[in-house]
Amino acid sequence: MRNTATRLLASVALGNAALVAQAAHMVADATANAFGNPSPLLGAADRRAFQVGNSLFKANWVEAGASASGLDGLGPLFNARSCSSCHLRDGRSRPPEPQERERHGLLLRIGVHAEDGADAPHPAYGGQVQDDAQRGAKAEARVEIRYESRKGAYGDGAEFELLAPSYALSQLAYGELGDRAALGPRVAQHLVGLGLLESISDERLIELADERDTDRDGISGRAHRVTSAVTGNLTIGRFGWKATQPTVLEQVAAAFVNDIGITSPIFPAETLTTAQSTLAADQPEPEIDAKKLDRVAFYSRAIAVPAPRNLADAQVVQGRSLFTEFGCAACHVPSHVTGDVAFHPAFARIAIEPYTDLLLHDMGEGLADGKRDGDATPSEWRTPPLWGIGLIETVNGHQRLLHDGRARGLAEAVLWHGGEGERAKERFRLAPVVQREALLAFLRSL
Ligand code: HEC
Ligand code: HEC
Ligand SMILES: [Ca+2]
Ligand SMILES: [Ca+2]
Ligand SMILES: [Ca+2]
Repeated sequence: MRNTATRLLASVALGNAALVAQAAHMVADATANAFGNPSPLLGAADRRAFQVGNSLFKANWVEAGASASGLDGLGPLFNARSCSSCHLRDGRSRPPEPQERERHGLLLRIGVHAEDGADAPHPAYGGQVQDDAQRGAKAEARVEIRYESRKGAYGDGAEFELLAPSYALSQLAYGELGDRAALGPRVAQHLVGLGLLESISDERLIELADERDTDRDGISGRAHRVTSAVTGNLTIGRFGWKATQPTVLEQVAAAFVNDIGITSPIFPAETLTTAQSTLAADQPEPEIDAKKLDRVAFYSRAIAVPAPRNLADAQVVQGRSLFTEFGCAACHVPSHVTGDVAFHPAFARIAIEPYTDLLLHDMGEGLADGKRDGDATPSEWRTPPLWGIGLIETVNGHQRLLHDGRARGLAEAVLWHGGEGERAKERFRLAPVVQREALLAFLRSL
């Protein structure tokens, strides 16, 4: 069933390519501002809310009492002072170079393995390593990255090299790591079209899932069931590299408390462990109120999708059909129609081409990071949407891809696919160079 559905979708995508390129949720902008436009679906009042959200997204938070701007409460522990210092121009971050001072392009989740295979927060460092702190407090640790070369070759003998990262923590300020600690490295994603992804119905995702691979095509995506911090109900996770957050609002509130140290009505307590309890200040009120939080969530939901480019180019046309032939479209599902109910009425029933199924897939040992995240095992990752991927270099000046930024470009990102993605990866690796180039040209057009 899954196969037929995928094929059908792919052909719909092919037929409608030109149409979708003009679609109402897109903006034709291929400049460094390509991820910074308000969705054309918004009206004038919505655009003002978008601008308020934008200014909060860019604002630098300061320590409590340091200013009367309403932007205080930073820390005591944090990774960065603003959303945009990681999501620069609403785009993709990259891991730091060894001696680089700015190190917030990559953050580390942390936990410990429990006997039953579940994950639990680390007793001394919690759920995330904060590598910065307010004055008078110590940052938790410094993250060190090492890369090991892995050589390989395409079917025609041309060689390639991949870099396999490993991570260590130095300057530990709050006690030993212990031998059961698990680290989960993550780079910041580009933030286009998230309100549209949020508006795809649960039913659609459940229909795409094939947990037991009953159609035996080697692909067994499953929805990540997570507990909503707002409703307390079990729901489908969609955001983050492991689909740990069910809504943009919860993702944004989690970013505030974990990354910047700003409490909110959704997460009213600082993320301090027992060893850090002396850092807690008397601050009974959430540091960002519901209204401001909502504006930032609105902004994060309402960024326009950049229109694909060069759709009529012969190489791009060939690449688009190879994308289906190689089996990429089985996970990077080209098209959906958003549901009847959306966070904003203008986002309902919109035809979109995000190239994702928002489901978890086992991507093999090569991409496993040793850390569980909710129900997702170390090797399971959410299929990332590919819209906008061809513009990351223009916007952010780098081409680092995958959850930890290990890939140095589109080809390396594909060559890392294993597990359920192994077969598609092999089709790409063994294809003649003209086909490989066509596939990459298609990805660059997105
Ligand atoms: C320290 C760097 C950092 C800061 C600061 C930061 N983020 Fe993120 N952001 C990330 C990382 C890393 C991820 C991926 C998280 C994951 O996989 O669980 C992410 C993911 C997201 C996502 C989900 C994207 C997707 O495609 O699923 C949204 C939305 C988001 N961030 C919004 C924000 C907002 C709003 C702020 C400010 C309140 C913020 N972020 C601050 C690093 C950061
Ligand atoms: C089994 C499902 C699956 C298949 C099949 C698949 N992918 Fe992926 N793809 C993923 C997942 C999951 C990730 C994220 C892995 C990670 O970050 O560790 C990913 C990541 C990527 C990325 C990097 C995205 C980013 O935001 O950094 C690109 C590019 C990509 N895939 C292209 C392809 C192409 C081209 C094919 C076909 C040759 C393909 N994929 C086949 C699931 C799949
Ligand atoms: Ca705080
Ligand atoms: Ca911590
Ligand atoms: Ca299947």
